[in-house]
Amino acid sequence: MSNYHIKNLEEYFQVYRKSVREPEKFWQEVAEEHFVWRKKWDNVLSWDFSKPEVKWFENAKLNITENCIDRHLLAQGDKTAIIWEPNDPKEEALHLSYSELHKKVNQFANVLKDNGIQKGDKVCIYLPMIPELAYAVLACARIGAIHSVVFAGFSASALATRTLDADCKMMITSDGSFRGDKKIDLKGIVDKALEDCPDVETVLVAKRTGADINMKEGRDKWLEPLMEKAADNCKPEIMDAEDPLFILYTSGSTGKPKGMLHTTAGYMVYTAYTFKNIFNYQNDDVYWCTADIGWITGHSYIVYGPLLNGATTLMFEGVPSYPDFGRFWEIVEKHKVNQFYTAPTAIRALAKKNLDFVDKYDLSSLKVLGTVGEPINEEAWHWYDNHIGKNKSPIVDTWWQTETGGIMISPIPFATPTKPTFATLPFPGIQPVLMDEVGKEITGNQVDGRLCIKFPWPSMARTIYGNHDRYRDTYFSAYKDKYFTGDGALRDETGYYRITGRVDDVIIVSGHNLGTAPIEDAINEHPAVAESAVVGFPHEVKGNALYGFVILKESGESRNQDNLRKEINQQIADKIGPIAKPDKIQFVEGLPKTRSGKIMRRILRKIASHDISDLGDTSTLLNPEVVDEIIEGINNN
Ligand code: 6R9
Repeated sequence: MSNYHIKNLEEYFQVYRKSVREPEKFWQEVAEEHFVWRKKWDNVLSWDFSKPEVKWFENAKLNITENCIDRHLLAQGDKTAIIWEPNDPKEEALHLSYSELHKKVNQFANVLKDNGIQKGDKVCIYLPMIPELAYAVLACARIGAIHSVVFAGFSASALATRTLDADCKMMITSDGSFRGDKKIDLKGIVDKALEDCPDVETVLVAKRTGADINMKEGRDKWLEPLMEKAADNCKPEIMDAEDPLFILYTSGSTGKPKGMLHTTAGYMVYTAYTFKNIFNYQNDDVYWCTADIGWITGHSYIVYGPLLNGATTLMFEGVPSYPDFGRFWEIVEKHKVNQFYTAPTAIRALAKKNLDFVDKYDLSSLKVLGTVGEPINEEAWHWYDNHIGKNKSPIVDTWWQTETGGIMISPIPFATPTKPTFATLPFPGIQPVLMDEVGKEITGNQVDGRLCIKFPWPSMARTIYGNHDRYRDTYFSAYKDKYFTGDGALRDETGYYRITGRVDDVIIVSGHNLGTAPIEDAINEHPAVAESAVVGFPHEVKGNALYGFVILKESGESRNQDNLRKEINQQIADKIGPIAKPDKIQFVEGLPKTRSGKIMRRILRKIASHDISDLGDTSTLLNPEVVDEIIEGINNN
């Protein structure tokens, strides 16, 4: 039996049982199918969650780009690998074949080498969704350089923090980017960031907007002429299974962002296998994931997963609202998209608009719909099912994380019956457990708890770059010998999982993970601010929005509050990015604190959600009187 493509529920259970009973045999069989290995492994898995240390396919040798590109050349060199749809629908889309992609990636890889990049070097990529972003990622992997893609919506300061933390030697960017009717000066942001990053020796600049930019002599180079001159064949570097492939940052509940480090073979096997099964990809399908490659979803399910399967993957430069709210559906019709993967926040935003935007287009090509990034509410699920899938395309609600590398809990389309708001069943190889607050496993069904994973899977992050202690403390300390996800979940009477949301101080806003601590740090840097606390509250479109409670220093109290709000928001946009700006900022006299001085966020969350009927016992607070004050002030902001 080929276990590469799961066809029905019975087969799912069969495959799942095998994956749990004999995990090594199971993954060995998956790894043996469909990949090119320069040398096979000596050992499938060794692991110890107490360290934590996990190794998959030990001593195997490979290059992931040989598997993404070269392997397909013979049988389907002319097949479209990437369809690139530009921001402006009047500009022509690009159809890039596997042979053309091979050429671009090889040229780019040679440009990297010519500029001193070698195996193990770190390269920061700060690019919009243009084809060069995919080439850059794959070119790094071709020569064994470690890519660290930073989402091009992040500010100069956030980019600098990540560039420094990852010890990057090179930056790849563009002269600018288009987003809807806006033109963004990316190179200006890079220049500002690099004032603090002396180790970046070279900046490669792709041309996109034609903006007049500053090129620093000796450091900045236009990419295009270098690509044209470069040889189009670059031998793939032979990597060890556990050699690092990339670093990708995710927000932590405290302090600086965490550079999750992913390695080569396990990530390859897992993203390929999940892609094929969860999207039911068939040979001539066109697959579209609307994420940005700056997030893990784009890494695993725009670039690596699809290309590893020889798929046609669509990359979209623009936004769902430009030139109007029909853009997604126009693209589905235009490119006859078969699998469509997006975030609940986009669905909610589009569902608020007139249905004409949907009904104008022929969506009959769609076969599978997916969601990712945050819990999907029932209403959005049904809108997606009725109006986009026309009740014939299964919705795969895929739960996973930057840390997990690939999808962990999800229906398998045409096999797992879906249930609105449920991510349903674990993917083969994934062993979820629910834990209570004191560290006991909660068994049986119709229960809820904290979601942990008790057995390693191939694509799990191996460490936080440069800080293994933090990796252990964050993910492997709360529960002995288990990976703690940070999410709460419930398991219904049939064993289906529903993710209920974060149980730590990470808030998911429009599908983006935001840590409260860095936002509070940014607010507190304002000279008029004494202290602040940021919490999430439910928002119709964004899922969660941010609410900032801010205590002013005496010097700030006489200031115009609207101006202060603007300045604070600007400060947050500069330090982190516009996405982290709170919807509401309320100035308060004090924050509710425990006797040990911890802010009681639970109370603030309830107030921010206008859910003040049951605030629980506030008498143990250090300063119970501030609670009433805050409630009184809630309408004055
Ligand atoms: C892939 C990705 C991870 C966090 C995760 C959880 C939330 C993701 C979800 C979901 C409910 C889903 N999340 N998918 N919650 N249902 N289908 O989004 O990675 O950016 O690291 O975010 O997103 O809270 O812990 P990342």
